[in-house]
Amino acid sequence: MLLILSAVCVTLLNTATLVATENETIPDCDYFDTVNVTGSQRLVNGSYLYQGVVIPAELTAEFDYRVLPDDSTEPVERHLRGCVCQLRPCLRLCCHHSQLMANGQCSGSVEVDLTRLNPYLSVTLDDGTVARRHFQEEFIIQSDLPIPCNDMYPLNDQEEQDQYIVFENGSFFRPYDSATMSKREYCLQAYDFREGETESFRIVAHNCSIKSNSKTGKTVVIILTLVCLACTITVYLKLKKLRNLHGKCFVCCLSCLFMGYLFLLMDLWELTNAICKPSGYIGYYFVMANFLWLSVISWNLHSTFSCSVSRVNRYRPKYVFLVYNVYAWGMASVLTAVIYMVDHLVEDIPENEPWMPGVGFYNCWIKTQDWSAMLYFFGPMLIVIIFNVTMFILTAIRIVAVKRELQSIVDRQERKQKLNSDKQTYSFFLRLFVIMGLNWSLEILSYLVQDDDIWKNVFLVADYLNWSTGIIIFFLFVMKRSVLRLFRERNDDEVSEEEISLEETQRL
Ligand SMILES: *[C@@H]1O[C@H](CO)[C@@H](O)[C@H](O)[C@H]1NC(C)=O
Ligand SMILES: *[C@@H]1O[C@H](CO)[C@@H](O)[C@H](O)[C@H]1NC(C)=O
Ligand SMILES: *[C@@H]1O[C@H](CO)[C@@H](O)[C@H](O)[C@H]1NC(C)=O
Ligand SMILES: *[C@@H]1O[C@H](CO)[C@@H](O)[C@H](O)[C@H]1NC(C)=O
Ligand SMILES: CC(=O)N[C@H]1CO[C@H](CO)[C@@H](O)[C@@H]1O
Repeated sequence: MLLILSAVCVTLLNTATLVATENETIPDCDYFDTVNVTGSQRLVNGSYLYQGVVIPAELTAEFDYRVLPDDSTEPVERHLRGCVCQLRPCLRLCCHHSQLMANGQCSGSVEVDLTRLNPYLSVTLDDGTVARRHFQEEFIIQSDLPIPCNDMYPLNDQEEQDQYIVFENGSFFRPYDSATMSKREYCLQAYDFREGETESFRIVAHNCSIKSNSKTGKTVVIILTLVCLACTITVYLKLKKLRNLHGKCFVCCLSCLFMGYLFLLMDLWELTNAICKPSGYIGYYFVMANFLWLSVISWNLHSTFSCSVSRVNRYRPKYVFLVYNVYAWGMASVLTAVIYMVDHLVEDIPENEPWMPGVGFYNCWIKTQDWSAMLYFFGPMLIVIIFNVTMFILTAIRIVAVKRELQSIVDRQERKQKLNSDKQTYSFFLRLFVIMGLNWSLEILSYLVQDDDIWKNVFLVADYLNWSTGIIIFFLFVMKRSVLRLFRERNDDEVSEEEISLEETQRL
């Protein structure tokens, strides 16, 4: 009888404690100091035995949520957690220890050969001494905590700028920017560094990308560029005199530039996170299309000059513009399809990463950290820039030759006029190419020196120049006397038309 009573009593007490622990958190214990102790052995006095550590009952609680690094919570299935890190040093891994980080994320079910892994890592103790510790034997491993961000970078502590210190209590210090971080903001994981022949498979810290604080400046400049581009496009669409083949190509080129900058801006403000990858591909498409339109313009310019002397009444079939459209939009689609396929068909493992386009890996844009950007992004650009320069030199040679020809034949007044207007066109586009070519050449250079701190700052100027392309274009191509005059004439025309209609209505 007594036995039954006591059994009932225990059951009741248990239910009572269960009710009491609902929604409970462990007092004075950070969520990031806990581990999931579900299924570990429960001792008679209520403590839990987890990996050789006795966790008193008051340091455990049932959780039906998990805490994210920004302190918000997310519901998960109910499980028991214990505040183990107050009892033993913990190691905060990003993923399960048999996984690797690929593209900043845990690499699913890739089996890692842990026998090659160097299991020791340096930990700074409270008294300042550095100790080598075995990650499995001397630490409690925490591997189910949420990852701080979805673009974790491995820090190669053998490189000077990537030094860091992990403290025994789990704090992390980064001398690069004197940042101290808690377990919310960094994590450790095995990483396979390969530099030539030497291979080093060890546990290193991963940090989130350092958000550049020049966001406001960049935003303002890009918004101004967008406004200026929109104005330029409007002016060139409105003015009939500018709506020739050159003008149309120019408008297409600027529209692509506009879209490219729009996506860059949205990426900057993380507005495209929901459609991260699609927006990356669309942005790439427009930047490439912009370049292809540039090559169309320089080709068109070259062919204009080649025909202008041999045939005075130039024969310009209507479908030329159509052909240009098919070429520019089509080629851009092909390039985009290529990077899409490489991204999706190639297996997502660290070895493949350096030559994958990596749209959406680190941000919602094509990856520009690796040399793969040279292959998919800067390479095609470079080809177009070289093509343009060639076309411009050929055209310039042509102009000089024609000029000489005209000097010997005097009475070709009409032809001379034609040449003059063509020369204007030439100087017009020369300006466009100097801006865009120079801009992007600087951008390519800045990509090539991105690992060098001093040069990186120098090329920040180039970045600003690049973002302000639209503003420069506006001032060079719209705020010109000739264009402004055309605009005034057009307005005058409209006024006079209005006056006529007014007169007409009065007459009626
Ligand atoms: C307690 O738990 C309930 C249900 O699980 C949940 O709706 C509520 O938000 C929790 N309260 C707190 C303070 O966490
Ligand atoms: C906690 O651990 C148990 C047993 O290992 C597992 O079944 C459960 O899914 C884990 N819960 C969470 C939220 O990780
Ligand atoms: C519970 O029991 C274990 C082993 O029997 C012991 O090490 C631990 O100190 C006890 N805890 C409490 C709170 O009594
Ligand atoms: C961990 O230890 C380091 C060095 O002793 C100290 O600077 C840091 O504040 C400690 N962090 C916590 C969370 O106690
Ligand atoms: C010390 C340091 O800054 N390490 C890395 C943190 O993440 C960024 C990504 O933006 C890397 O470039 C750093 O090398």
